[in-house]
Amino acid sequence: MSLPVLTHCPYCSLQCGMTVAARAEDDGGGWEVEGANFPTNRGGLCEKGRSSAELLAHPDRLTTPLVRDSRREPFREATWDEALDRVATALRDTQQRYGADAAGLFGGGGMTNEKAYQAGKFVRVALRSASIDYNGRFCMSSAAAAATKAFGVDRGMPFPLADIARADTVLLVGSNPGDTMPPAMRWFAAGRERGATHLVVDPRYTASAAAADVHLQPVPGTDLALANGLLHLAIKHRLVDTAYVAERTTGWDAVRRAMRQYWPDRVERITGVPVRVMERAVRLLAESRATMILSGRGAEQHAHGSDTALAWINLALALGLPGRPYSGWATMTGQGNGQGGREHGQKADQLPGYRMLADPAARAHVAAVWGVDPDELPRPGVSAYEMLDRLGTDGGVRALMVMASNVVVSAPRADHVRERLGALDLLVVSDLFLSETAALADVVLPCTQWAEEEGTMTNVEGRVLRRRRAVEAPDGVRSDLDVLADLAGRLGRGQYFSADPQTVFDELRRASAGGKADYAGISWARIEAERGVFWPCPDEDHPGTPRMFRGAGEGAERSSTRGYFATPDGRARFHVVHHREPAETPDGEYPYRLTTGRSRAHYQSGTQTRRTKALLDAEPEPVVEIHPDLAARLGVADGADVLLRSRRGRARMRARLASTIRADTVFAPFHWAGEQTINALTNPALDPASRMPEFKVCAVDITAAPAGEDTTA
Ligand SMILES: Nc1nc2c(c(=O)[nH]1)N[C@H]1C(S)=C(S)[C@@H](COP(=O)(O)OP(=O)(O)OC[C@H]3O[C@@H](n4cnc5c(=O)[nH]c(N)nc54)[C@H](O)[C@@H]3O)O[C@H]1N2
Ligand SMILES: Nc1nc2c(c(=O)[nH]1)N[C@H]1C(S)=C(S)[C@@H](COP(=O)(O)OP(=O)(O)OC[C@H]3O[C@@H](n4cnc5c(=O)[nH]c(N)nc54)[C@H](O)[C@@H]3O)O[C@H]1N2
Ligand code: SF4
Ligand SMILES: [Mo]
Repeated sequence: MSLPVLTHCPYCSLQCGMTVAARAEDDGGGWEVEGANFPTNRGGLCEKGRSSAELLAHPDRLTTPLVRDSRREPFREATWDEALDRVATALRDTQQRYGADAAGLFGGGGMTNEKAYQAGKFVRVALRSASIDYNGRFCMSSAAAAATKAFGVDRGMPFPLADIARADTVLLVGSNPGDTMPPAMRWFAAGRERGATHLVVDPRYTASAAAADVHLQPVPGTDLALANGLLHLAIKHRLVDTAYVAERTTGWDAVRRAMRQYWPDRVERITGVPVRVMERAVRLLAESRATMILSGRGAEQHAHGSDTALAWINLALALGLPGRPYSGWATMTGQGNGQGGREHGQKADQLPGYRMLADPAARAHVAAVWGVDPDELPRPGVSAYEMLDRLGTDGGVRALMVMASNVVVSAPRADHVRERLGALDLLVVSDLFLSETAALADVVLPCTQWAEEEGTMTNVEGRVLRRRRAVEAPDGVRSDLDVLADLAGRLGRGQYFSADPQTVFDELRRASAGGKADYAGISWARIEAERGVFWPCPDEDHPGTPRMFRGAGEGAERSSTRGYFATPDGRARFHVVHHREPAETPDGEYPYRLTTGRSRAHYQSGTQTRRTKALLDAEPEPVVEIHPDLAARLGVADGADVLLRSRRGRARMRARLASTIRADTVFAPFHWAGEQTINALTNPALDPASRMPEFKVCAVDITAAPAGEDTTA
């Protein structure tokens, strides 16, 4: 066996520490992973992490570029030179014909910081196009928009994960870490052993709800009303921390007045949560020494998701939580580099370090680091779904590169997205495997994966980590970093790009310096020595910032000059936000609510986990969860095939009867393709601030499907 190398899991934002080592040939060869004693997972791994070594020697792995002259033809193998020449020529031709913005890139929050940074720079400097956005828009963008409005900065968790064990009350809203981040549950369990009380807000009685003390089970899409209802009760019972509100916030009076409309009976009617449960919850939240409100995709992936996140932040501020020890509001970011991936320029409106592309000072700073004229930088472009929706149209992107996302499975209104991809002049997909999106491409580029590459990731806590190479990449495979630098060269802009991850990271540090996500003081050497460094970290002598919003003094955030928060006046801002119905509500034709999310054994669009034997054995197919009462009305038996239909499309999967879900709502995971693509049904109604689609609620019809017949055709 070779010496084990310490790296991190390929999957979610917990980024569990793990070692990767080659197994001896007489032990069957291949690789094996083991949980490492890292501060977040302390040796724990979920089944996805444990089985990740299967990806390293997988027979489906792409190891050579694939091209074809028309999409009616099968792929043929090509050299890198042929493939990249084809891409560079097509990008240039498209831009000459249709303008610079007709070439674009769709990125992913699974990429390292270096790749995400390089992707943003490639589009702005090599293509000089405004057209870049990424799958993080579909993930935590609503919470990010809310945090920026309220606190002036978006770091998902403003405290280390282990602080959860020190909180006396924890409320999880639309977050199910019991399935989505299982090793994190050790911190919840440690809290409960200390006597903490945990509450879960979820239309389903999830693994996380089962581990908690109180379950609030709202109608999907009504979290905002619930948060306002709790704030109404907090005001009524004089539970507001008036000293905190006066000293550290602005905008309270207007919110206090607006909350008069959220009297308990009305909120019960909207949400379905009984008044007595709300009364109990607000007491638990307000009367504990240290309280956390943790938000997940359930509350956020809505057409009013950013307002919903603001409503929960209002409650947290009124109770005086953010910045207090073992207290606060946080969003549990999801993707491996969901946090770092949203900081360094993959977003349509953004430059590295959370700088804004529309801000002249930000443009000047970043242009100077890049060695270009600020006037050369494009203006902000459009968001992920808007980009996909306009592919191949006048003013839309006509030549698209997709990196680290499988949009035909994971984007809303998936059939439409597939059709738009078909209208492109050029589709280039970089992936490890022939994902469903890659299968539609003109050019497929095989890329390195986690344990084959060097780089950094920023985990759910805002801790910057080192991804280390433990395994040689197969011959023929190249890193996205290298591909982007090479393509830039073919486009005549090679002098601005490096393919070396550490060089790119050091440039990222300079580009982020002085920005909100300031990485200037974080070196690869420090990350190694300190087991990760938390941003903001403005210089090499700065200890990093595990806990934010603490005000002046110990551990204070140096980059915010005054007060507690990263707003101009140092105060957090309240926002008046009101309940609105979801974009689509049940009616005669589509009488039920569909919500979607994750199951434990599969990851995202499933490209990796549907190819992992251990995970397929655990969960061989998707199931739609239906309450037995609803199933009886529909005439659907446990295990029967059902057809789900919405205004946008249909999907077919087996039913699992579960009394753990509301009887007016069904739940399906989105990890599956073909006729099991639940995103064929979902609603691309977008949040006005975050441009997040409404993944978490739409109106559907459900019928028993005749066995064996493909009813989705
Ligand atoms: N096993 C597994 N783990 C993962 C992932 C994966 O694909 N598989 N993906 C990773 C990523 S990228 C992410 S973003 C995270 C996501 O992690 P979570 O946010 O925990 O995951 P979801 O399952 O999308 O949603 C959480 C819960 O929201 C509930 N919900 C649905 N609608 C509503 C609503 O209107 N209100 C409320 N309050 N709750 C609602 C669902 O029932 C679900 O239990 O997981 C990460 N971890
Ligand atoms: N209905 C519904 N839809 C959803 C959600 C939901 O809750 N409900 N959740 C949304 C959320 S939170 C998310 S994050 C998205 C995620 O959905 P996707 O954006 O599709 O994410 P992944 O499946 O992780 O896609 C990553 C792809 O990139 C490949 N890959 C991995 N690492 C790399 C790399 O370094 N470089 C390159 N080039 N490729 C790589 C993988 O093999 C995989 O094919 O789905 C969203 N879609
Ligand atoms: S919890 Fe996330 S990071 Fe940890 S092993 Fe599982 S998938 Fe990997
Ligand atoms: Mo996500």
